[in-house]
Amino acid sequence: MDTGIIVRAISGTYDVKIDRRPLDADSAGSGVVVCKPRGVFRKLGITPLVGDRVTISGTTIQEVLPRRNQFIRPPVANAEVMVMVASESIPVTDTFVLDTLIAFAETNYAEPVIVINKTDIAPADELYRVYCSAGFAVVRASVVTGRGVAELSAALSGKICAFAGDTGVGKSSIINAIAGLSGADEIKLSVGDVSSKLGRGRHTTRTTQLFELGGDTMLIDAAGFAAVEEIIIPFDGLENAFREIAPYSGACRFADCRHLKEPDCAVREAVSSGAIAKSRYASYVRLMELALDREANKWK
Ligand SMILES: Nc1nc2c(ncn2[C@@H]2O[C@H](COP(=O)(O)OP(=O)(O)OP(=O)(O)O)[C@@H](O)[C@H]2O)c(=O)[nH]1
Ligand SMILES: [Mg+2]
Ligand SMILES: [Zn+2]
Repeated sequence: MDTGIIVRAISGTYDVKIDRRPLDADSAGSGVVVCKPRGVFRKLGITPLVGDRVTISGTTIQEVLPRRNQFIRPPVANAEVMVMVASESIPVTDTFVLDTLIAFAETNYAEPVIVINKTDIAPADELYRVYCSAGFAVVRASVVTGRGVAELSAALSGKICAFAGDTGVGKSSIINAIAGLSGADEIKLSVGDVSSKLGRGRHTTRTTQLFELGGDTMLIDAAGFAAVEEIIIPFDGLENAFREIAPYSGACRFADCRHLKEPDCAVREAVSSGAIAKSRYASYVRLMELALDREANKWK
């Protein structure tokens, strides 16, 4: 029996990187074993994910070890940092999608780091202002000029980091740039061509894959996505999923205020005064309405 980490998933097959065993002469080479999960996983509803720690015997995954967390988009487990790549050029980031991803990370033990990429085309000052003042780590980047790459690389050092964001926003390009900086020149992910891709919804990255950069830094690249319908955040967790909203909630007139239409709502007052960004509050409201709808239809 060996233990390892899933570094790649392709249609039901998993590449497992075996933990290093210094005393074992066989540990030379790539140390990656191509595995299939045990048949019983399907019956139990267990889907192994990139980032999972597993035990294997031969080429069979025997057990998925307990997870810190699991994500649907991107499909990864055990991410300590969720790197949300956004842009105000091509493609323009939908702030509702971004806020949903952030809210999910916040309630699932992953630290959100926001990268505003393609600043050589669009500086995206407003996006930067909104997310900085909400209290997030925000890095302004450009793979073309190299801006922000060293800063981001330092912020992600030593952690398991999954990259999320729309197709074409530059996730693979950024991972290449960080890998280059770290001297891991063998990592060269293929990068899309925006002009031929847009409109056809093509993804350049098709497989979810984990790259080790040394110093325990792991970066996970995955296909981009523009929709988040399948991400569910229960309404009782929503307030805490918005870190700049949570501190106001104690000051509302009603203890169970949901900050929608209630009178004397400290959250809505903070939105009026500009202390909470309108776009962030709009995302909160939309997620709250979705959560309440789900709750009302639970037994139907
Ligand atoms: N101008 C400019 N172009 C960039 C930048 N970063 C990436 N690009 C370009 O954007 C296109 C898409 O980049 P990718 O890295 O493939 O994007 P991705 O997020 O991995 O896309 P998917 O794999 O489809 O999810 C490529 O043509 C890149 O060269 C940037 O900072 N500035
Ligand atoms: Mg990609
Ligand atoms: Zn309120």
